[in-house]
Amino acid sequence: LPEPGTVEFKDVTFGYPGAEAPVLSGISFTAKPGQTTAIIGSTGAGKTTLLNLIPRLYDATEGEILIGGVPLKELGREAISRNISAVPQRPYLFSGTIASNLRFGAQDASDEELWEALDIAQSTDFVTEREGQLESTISQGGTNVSGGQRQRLCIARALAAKPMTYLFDDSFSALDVNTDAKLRAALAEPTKDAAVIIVAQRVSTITEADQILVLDHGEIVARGTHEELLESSETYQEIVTS
Ligand code: DUT
Ligand code: MG
Repeated sequence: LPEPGTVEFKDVTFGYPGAEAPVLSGISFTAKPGQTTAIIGSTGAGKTTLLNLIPRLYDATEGEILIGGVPLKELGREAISRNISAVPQRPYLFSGTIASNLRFGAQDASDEELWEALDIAQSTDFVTEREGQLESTISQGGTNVSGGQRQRLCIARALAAKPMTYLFDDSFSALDVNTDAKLRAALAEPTKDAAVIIVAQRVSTITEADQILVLDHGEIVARGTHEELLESSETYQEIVTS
């Protein structure tokens, strides 16, 4: 059996209910623990759709997705939510305290563990400055924090759950270059044994990935490291220069 946390797509096709054409076709790849798999492609290519199939927001129309060698459908909801943390493209905070937001998916986390997650997510400063700190209140939808703070709190939430698989959907886009770099460096240690899948719009943020999948109109048109793709893929070259 593959290692726990391994994500395998086997010839996956998916179409939204009622739509004529599939949004994803013939998707096959393996995301291994200890590695970063990046997915890049233009808007509408199907990146978010692909990620959303992993925690079963939707089910594949054809083909199979396995986690640690077990088909998703046999794994059960509870195991899926325990093992996978997803930071969605539009990160969402609930009305409630920062602590309760961070404990979504990590009910047993101590305050100390929450502060550790906040530290990695470069959020210690702004949480410390808030009255009540961990107990300070987030309004519905997180409108009383900035977009970048919301994004970082959702990253902290994902970290607090200590999953085997991390899904980041364009999760670093609202951060300035400096914060992005610090956060990414800090993520290396806590995610070192996990399978990490990162969707990105900017190539500059994924050049170090172990494998990059280039998605175009719902198909993987090229795959490899940054250096390999610069040589082999015109689509990748276009993304790099755009
Ligand atoms: N789509 C739907 N219904 C949905 C979501 C998406 O029909 O609920 C379509 C829109 C698009 C395709 O699926 O034609 C892929 O969308 P997705 O959101 O997966 O694309 P993306 O690669 O994540 O785009 P972006 O970079 O803008 O986030
Ligand atoms: Mg998307």
